Amino acid sequence: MAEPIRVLVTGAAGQIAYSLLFSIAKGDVFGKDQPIILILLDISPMLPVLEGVVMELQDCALPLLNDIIPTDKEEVGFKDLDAAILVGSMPRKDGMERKDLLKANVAIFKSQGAALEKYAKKTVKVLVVGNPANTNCLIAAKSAPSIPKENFSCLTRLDHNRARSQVAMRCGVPATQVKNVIIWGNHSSTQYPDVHHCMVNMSGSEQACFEAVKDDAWLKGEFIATVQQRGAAVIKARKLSSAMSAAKAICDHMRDIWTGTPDGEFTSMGVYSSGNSYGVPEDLIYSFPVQIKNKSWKIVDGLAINDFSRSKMDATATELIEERDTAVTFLGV
Ligand code: NAX
Repeated sequence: MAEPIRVLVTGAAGQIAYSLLFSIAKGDVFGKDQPIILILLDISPMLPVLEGVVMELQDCALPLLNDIIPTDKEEVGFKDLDAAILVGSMPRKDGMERKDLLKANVAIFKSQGAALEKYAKKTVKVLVVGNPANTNCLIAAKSAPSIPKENFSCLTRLDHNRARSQVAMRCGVPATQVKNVIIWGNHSSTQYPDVHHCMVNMSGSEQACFEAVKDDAWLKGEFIATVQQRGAAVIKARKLSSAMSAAKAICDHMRDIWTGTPDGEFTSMGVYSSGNSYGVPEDLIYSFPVQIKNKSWKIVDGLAINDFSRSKMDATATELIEERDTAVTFLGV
């Protein structure tokens, strides 16, 4: 058996974590031969709830789970980490302005970035889920200057999976037969779900998505809006935000970081833009198509971008620039 790895989940008493922890602990993400020490961080008032989560994990009697460490202290939570999944963040409360919400989250991710810098392994892989995920991820990366920026990513895999499933349902095939959808930009309603490079396997023959779907108006209209608004639709129906599907997407994202993407396929994740790909400005965490090998991602470059796509990619970049520029003003506060 390999040495155990240390995996942190923040927001561990919350609803996404409740769907997520079992999958991680039973080996779906880091492999069936990889023992795990799970570190569960939440805020002090949630510690009693977290105790219940710990009891349930113990009661699962899982072979790979070497230890479970519940805590409300960053110096305990971030120590010697191999992977950090940052789910906890400040939720929007009634009457709270966007700017106040951003300020509260900058404080959280600045502090957690500094804790990564101080206590985690320099090889730690950090996945930010808590919203606004892209900007929170950027703040965490900026607050951990000795950890490579490439080790930070944010979750747009849920949007990616949503887009994949919408196309699959339209074509009457399983989602596994749809590959290379792209989510560009922000994990918000300005994100651009792009199917210009997507392929659909229809009864053994691969077709471009536009040929397979045969409804350009749907692909350029309702499809995009459905994916962009899916989070809100789930909240409206369930009175709670996406949790099961978010947990599945987190597992997909981190598993791909750990073991790589399949040959010929790419996925979407929010990663650091150095200004060299697709005209996206530097110093943003922007969702790109990526391929992963040896735990390193690479943006899939050279895909043709038409005017329709260009304007949508620019619009979501504009939103991210604005969010970043506001967020950094809170960094010194
Ligand atoms: P919950 O409110 O159920 O849980 C959040 C947990 O985080 C709570 O237990 C809270 O006490 C804890 N928390 C708050 N501040 C913390 C801190 N500083 N340190 C540690 N823990 C802290 O929310 P849940 O439904 O689990 O969602 C968590 C986050 O994921 C939200 O920000 C949500 O907006 C975001 N999402 C992001 C998605 C993405 O694709 N990037 C999709 C799903 C989800 O909406």
